[in-house]
Amino acid sequence: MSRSLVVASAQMGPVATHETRAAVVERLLAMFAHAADRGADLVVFPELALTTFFPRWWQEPLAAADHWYETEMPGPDTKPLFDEAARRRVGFYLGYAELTPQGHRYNTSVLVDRQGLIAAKYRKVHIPGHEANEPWRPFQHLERYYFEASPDGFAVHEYLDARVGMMICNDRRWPETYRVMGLQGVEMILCGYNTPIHYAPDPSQDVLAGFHNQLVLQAGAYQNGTWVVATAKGGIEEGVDSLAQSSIIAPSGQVVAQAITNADEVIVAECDIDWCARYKQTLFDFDRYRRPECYSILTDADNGKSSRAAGPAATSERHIEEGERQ
Ligand code: CDV
Repeated sequence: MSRSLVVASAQMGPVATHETRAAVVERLLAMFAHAADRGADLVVFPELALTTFFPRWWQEPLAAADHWYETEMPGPDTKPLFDEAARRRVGFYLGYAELTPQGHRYNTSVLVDRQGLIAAKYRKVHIPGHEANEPWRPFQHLERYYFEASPDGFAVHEYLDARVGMMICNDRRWPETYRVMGLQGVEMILCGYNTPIHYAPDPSQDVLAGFHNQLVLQAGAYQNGTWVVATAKGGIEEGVDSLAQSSIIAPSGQVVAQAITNADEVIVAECDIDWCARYKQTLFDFDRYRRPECYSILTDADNGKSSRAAGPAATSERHIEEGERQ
């Protein structure tokens, strides 16, 4: 009998600055109930799901932003979600801003099991945006001011009869994210995101926001033979339009479900976990076909900088060599 997981992507529309955690959790609970009624085993919520996307504003000192962060998970406002998970026996992924007792700030997600207990925690590795206020922008993207990059990397967990990993928003644009989990045999990657459609450093990319989202999610799924579940907080939030288009993607790279609104919306798909093996054991049989000895630049301490500096010369030399061989 094949392993199957019914997964729901619970997309959110905007969260206004004045909305309380309790009000947001009410919205999450409504979608959770809807997903559970549709047979979901697992519900995936967005990145920083409990608040508005606060990195769009500069706040000084940093401690003035403490109220956006969670110091405990679950806390009094989020506990109803954990209780509901245990009552309905349905797991979930939830993104939030984490402030640790040691004062570290992370963009974090948790994976909660059917008993309502935290099975795994992930802290965002690729932190996009900028570190200091840049008043020339129509809005800020100060994730690099508000969050530290996680040193922990990407783990894969045995969860509900599948090998499950997590990533957060910008992580999905990096092939290394998927491959590090692919090498651990991942079968389903969960991702929450907040993607403003306007990209101030290069507005020519704005019109491609949806395309780039699909491009990376579908490629990451296919190239690693894994399901990918990506959930947005979309719509116009405090004047900033963000991408919706939450989707559930098969190991073939095909989109099997996609949100059609930019508001709170639940999409559901039954995922055949054993479908991953079709890709992992054929075209992407890593043990048979990968050539790690040719990829050492990926883990070089200098991050490939010396090769990039020598790029054009090295390339033309290689062409000459190839020409000479003919
Ligand atoms: N929350 C994010 O990580 N957003 C980025 C933006 C800055 C492009 C993203 O990759 O979608």
